[in-house]
Amino acid sequence: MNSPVRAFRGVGGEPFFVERASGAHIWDVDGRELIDYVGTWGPAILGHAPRVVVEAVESAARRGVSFGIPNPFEVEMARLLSEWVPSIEKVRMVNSGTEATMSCIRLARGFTGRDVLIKFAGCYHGHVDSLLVKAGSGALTHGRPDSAGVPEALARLTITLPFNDAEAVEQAFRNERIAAVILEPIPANAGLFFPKPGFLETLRTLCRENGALLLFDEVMTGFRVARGGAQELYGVTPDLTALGKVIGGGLPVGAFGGRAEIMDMLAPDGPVYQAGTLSGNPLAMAAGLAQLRELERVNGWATLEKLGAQFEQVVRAACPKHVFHRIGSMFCLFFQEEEVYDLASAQRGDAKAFAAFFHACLREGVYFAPSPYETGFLSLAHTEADIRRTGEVVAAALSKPCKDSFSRL
Ligand code: HOZ
Repeated sequence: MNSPVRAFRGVGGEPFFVERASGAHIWDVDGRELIDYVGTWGPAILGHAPRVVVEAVESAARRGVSFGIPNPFEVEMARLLSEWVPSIEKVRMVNSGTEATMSCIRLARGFTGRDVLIKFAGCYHGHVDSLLVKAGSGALTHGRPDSAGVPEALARLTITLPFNDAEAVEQAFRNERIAAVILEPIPANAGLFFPKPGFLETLRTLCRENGALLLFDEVMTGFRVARGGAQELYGVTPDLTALGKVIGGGLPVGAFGGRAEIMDMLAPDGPVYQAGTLSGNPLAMAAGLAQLRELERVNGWATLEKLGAQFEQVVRAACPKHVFHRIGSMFCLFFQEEEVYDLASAQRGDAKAFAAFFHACLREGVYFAPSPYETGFLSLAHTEADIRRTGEVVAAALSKPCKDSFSRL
């Protein structure tokens, strides 16, 4: 496989290979049909292969698949992003969420003239050297939150703190000249948990008072939890935002943007270099624009909330004692009953029970991500029947592992 999160190492067994996907369902090469809650790890918010996206890609492809020259799609995308996310006064397109966060931190360091970053344990910002320190997602699943190959000197420039610990952040600001604080405003790579009231506001204030930049990684939450992302929901304005996933409609894409005076530091206007042959690629832009416009046309977020609530109801009915977190169409079922608000609390879950649950669901045609640390996604293509069926499968899957290995319940 081409990305470790697909390897099933966190749950055991062999990964399956997919033949095709449509709506909320995927079919593997052996002809098995599955209800999919991974949604290509987030981008498929309309479901798989939605007509509007496929048509937009086909039509764009007929006019050329890549130019490496500015094109009107990029301009439309920039307009849409800055309209929907007001903190984004200027934006640059890239090809992945990793590129977006990597570029944000270079820009933050260039703008502030400082080197030290603060990140939070369990937050995952792609496989950027400076950010692969106590990281979430596959790095956490495979027990390597600090990657080999990251120079010690670079890792030393990243201070990692517990999420939701405002005092620890205040202390770090007292000790160091901080360039930037980067976080997933709703961490979704060590399970899914939420900022405590006031935490994001405190970060905002500390950054402002100390001349540091606040970077929101909204690769997961952008256009997913609300039209304007988590920053709209919580009413906290970052200096820079990294985006990806949903904005590409399933094609490889990322973007970063924010305050104009910071973005103006980028080459060719400024001294911070950042570039890419395929950045602003017409197929990715066309796919993303089609997906975002469709979401808005049908007011997708309201429907996703309804589906999410229905999903929550069936899951909670099946396992009332497990911790279940949901925001809109993002969810995570923790195999524990203690509260989850940071990495340490998210790691108390029963990994064996999760693995048994995962395989029991897969056998019955329901596909969740193969790790207790990944977030699940609903799409507009999930039907009430899909969700009802999932409820039955979850209930059956939990009846055994609950008794056998979820010993604390
Ligand atoms: N970005 C996703 C993390 N939740 C996983 C995708 C991957 O690493 O392949």
